[in-house]
Amino acid sequence: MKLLAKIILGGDGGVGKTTLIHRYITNSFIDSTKLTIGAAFHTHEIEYDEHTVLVQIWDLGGQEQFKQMGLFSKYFKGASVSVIMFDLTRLSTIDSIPFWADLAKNASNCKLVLVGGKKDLAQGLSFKKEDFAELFEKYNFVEYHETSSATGDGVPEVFQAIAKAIVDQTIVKKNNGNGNGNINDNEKSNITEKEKSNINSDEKKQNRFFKRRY
Ligand SMILES: Nc1nc2c(ncn2[C@@H]2O[C@H](COP(=O)(O)OP(=O)(O)OP(=O)(O)O)[C@@H](O)[C@H]2O)c(=O)[nH]1
Ligand SMILES: [Mg+2]
Repeated sequence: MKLLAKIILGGDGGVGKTTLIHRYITNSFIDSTKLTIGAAFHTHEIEYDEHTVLVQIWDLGGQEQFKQMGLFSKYFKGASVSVIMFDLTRLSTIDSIPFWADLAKNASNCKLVLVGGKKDLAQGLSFKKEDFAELFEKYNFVEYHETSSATGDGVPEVFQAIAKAIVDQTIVKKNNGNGNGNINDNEKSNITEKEKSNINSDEKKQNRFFKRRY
């Protein structure tokens, strides 16, 4: 099955979102990044269990000034999965998980993947999904992973979790719709073209918006 989906990466400034995407796409580490202004956009194909998922990844700038501008809800619209990231070396970033999860919940009720980043600097500190039981109960979290973009540890697992969530949702939707888990070619191309045009126009709008301001 070939699928197209929009995913969002949220989390406070400096937790490692841009570096995580960079590590996944290029398999290399950038040790000094610029803060992301507003949002950045990438596309990538993830192979998962005989499926190919073309993901459009929106990497949000998590610095306070962008959070306060109240821009982000529109980015979450139409997202299938949102990754919410915190920094294992700065545990105050855990407090912001509900801020990001509420944005996702209100805009698209998408599936959420929780990521604790910078594992290589965490001096052995590690959490389990159960440590976030309240958040998992309140929001649509499906998995928790810890990553290091410096070593690559845990990074593929996050993108496999994203693809799995997308594939699972599609199969559930199809099962609910017509009692049949297969997508025929017409349905496939309809999804793709409609989604593609929405996302392209979103991208153009956001580029115009940030050009005006920065
Ligand atoms: N050692 C180590 N450093 C990391 C890791 N991930 C990110 N960093 C560093 O942390 C800093 C911030 O990373 P970014 O990826 O820019 O953070 P961000 O979440 O995109 O930040 P904003 O765009 O401001 O929201 C950079 O200097 C990265 O090199 C990691 O896994 N290990
Ligand atoms: Mg960034």
